[in-house]
This record gives sequence, C-alpha cells and structure tokens, in this order.
Amino acid sequence: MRFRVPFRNEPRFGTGETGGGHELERRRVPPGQYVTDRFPVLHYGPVPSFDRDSWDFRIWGLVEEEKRWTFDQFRQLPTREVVADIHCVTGWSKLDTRWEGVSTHEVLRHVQLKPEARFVLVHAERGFTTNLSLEDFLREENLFAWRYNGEELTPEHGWPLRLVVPSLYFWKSAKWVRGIELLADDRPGFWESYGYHNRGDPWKEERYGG
Ligand SMILES: Nc1nc2c(c(=O)[nH]1)N[C@H]1C(S)=C(S)[C@@H](COP(=O)(O)O)O[C@H]1N2
Ligand SMILES: [Mo]
Repeated sequence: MRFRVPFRNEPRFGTGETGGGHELERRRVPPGQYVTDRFPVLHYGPVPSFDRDSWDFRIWGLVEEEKRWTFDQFRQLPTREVVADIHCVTGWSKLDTRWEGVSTHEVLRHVQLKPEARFVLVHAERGFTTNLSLEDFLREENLFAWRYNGEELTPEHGWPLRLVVPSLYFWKSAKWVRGIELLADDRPGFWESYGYHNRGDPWKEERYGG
C-alpha cells in the first residue's frame, strides 16, 4: 500500500488554486529551507556495524508486556510505502522521498500500553536517542523503514532500520533504531539535550531551544 503525504498548502480540487512551479515549491518548502536533490549523510559518531543474528527490536517501559522481535521476525511485519518531503534542521529539504517499512502504528499494535504512557523515547545503536510525544510518534505517515527509493538502505543512511518522521525535522528520524521505550514524562533525546528544539516542527522553525 502506498501513501503519499499531502504537503502543507497543497492545492486541492475546487479551491480555484493552480499552484505549480516556483509558487508550488515555495508553499511546499518550510521557511528557511532550500530544496536539494542530494541526500546528505549526517550523524554523530561512526556508522555502527550490523549483526543479523544478534539484532533485535524491543518495546519496553510503560507496556503491559515487553515485546521483542528478531531481525527475521521484524521483517515479516506488514509493510507499506510512504512518499513524503523531509526537512533537515541544517537547511536542506528533499521532496518526494519514497520509503518502505513498517508503520509505527503497526509496531505499537503488538503491545498494550499502560494508561500513563504518553511519550516515546526512540533508542538506536550506540546510545543515540530521540524523543516524541505519542501523538507525533503515531502519525499516519511514520515508518520504521529499511528501503529508500526502491533500494535497501545504505549503512550510512541507517541500515538495517531507521525511523522516518517526515512531519518533524529529520534529526527525529533516528538511524540504526533498536527499540522504543514508553514513558509517562517526556525525556530529551540526544540532540534535544544538546539544545535542539524538543519538538522540531519545520513549519514553525522549531530549530533550537524550546
Ligand atoms: N542514530 C542516529 N540517528 C540519527 C542521527 C544520529 O546522530 N544518530 N542524526 C540525525 C540527524 S541530525 C539527521 S539530519 C538525520 C540524517 O539522516 P541521513 O544521514 O539519512 O540524511 O539522521 C538523524 N538520525
Ligand atoms: Mo540533522
């Protein structure tokens, strides 16, 4: 199943809007961003190695029962494809990126949340974390992805699994993810504790602080 995220201000039938060309791009790209066709690689520290036999994906914290998948089990989950624009806090935006993987919604279907659970801390290799409200985590277009533009992810872009949260600046899209922790109270992740904005909405230019 493919899902294309409608972009902000997308002209719709019946509104009399035409859009197109530069005008369309202007309304599609958040303030202070430029469009690139490249796909820059950005992360802290070295690219982690991947061992298929020991890799797992876990859900823990405020859940009735913890959940763990091996690599092969995780890859059996139902997949979907999402086409979305992504926005990096350093200024580049990339339009119509195409991802394939498991929706965050599908992943959470396998646990029962405790009623206090309101935040998600995403855990990646080497202690990298990023935080999201449950609502931001569960947006329809969010994926745990292993394919990008029809190809398996490369190691530097997050192989074997990365989160993709197109609605927020791209640092929330943790590469090399290994699990999620459900929390009652928000806890800043890696970049968030170094001064990046706690939420990171590109349309509000929530880059640093706050
Ligand atoms: N594990 C991990 N994921 C990470 C980061 C990181 O340092 N470690 N950096 C984030 C930042 S700041 C950005 S902009 C994007 C970049 O993704 P890309 O290298 O695929 O473009 O990854 C995000 N995911
Ligand atoms: Mo970034």
